[in-house]
Amino acid sequence: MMEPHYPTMSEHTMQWDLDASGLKFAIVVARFNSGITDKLVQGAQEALEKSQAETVDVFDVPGSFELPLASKQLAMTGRYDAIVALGAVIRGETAHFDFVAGEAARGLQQVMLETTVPVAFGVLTTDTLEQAEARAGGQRGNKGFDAAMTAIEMVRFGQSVSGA
Ligand code: INI
Repeated sequence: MMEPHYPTMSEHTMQWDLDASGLKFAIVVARFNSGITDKLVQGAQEALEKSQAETVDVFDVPGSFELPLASKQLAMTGRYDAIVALGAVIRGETAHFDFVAGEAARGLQQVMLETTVPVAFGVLTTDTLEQAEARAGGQRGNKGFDAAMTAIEMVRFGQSVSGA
């Protein structure tokens, strides 16, 4: 039987022709599940390069649970227009999936709201390794690429509402 076609976020919601010229980005990535997260970084770098970002610095942390603190520290340097946070939390591998995934999401949202620096949520939360692979440059796209495009869009949104 044919696999059902699930539209990716990219097909429905992404803007592809964003201009990131003059903008500075930090990618912060979890080393946990690095086989997946390395591919998310590649996707994010591809998106930022193609959009002509001025600089892209990459930082790594042990796991997704550490992403909010590192993102806040980076946001507070004032050196970055946006942060792209990347990780992979896979349910099959841990009993504390819900804590790690939930706290990464909650913490990253909190950083964004407290600092007003856009923080894109590029953390995969899947049941299986296969589902994560499909979203890290496989059949379901690359969520690192999508997260980077979202970061660009939110910087431009902020500039447009503040008149910058
Ligand atoms: N971190 C992840 O990024 N993904 C996971 O799937 C994961 N699992 O399975 O436990 C994970 N755990 C580590 C966690 O992020 C912290 O690094 C650790 O708890 C120390 O604070």
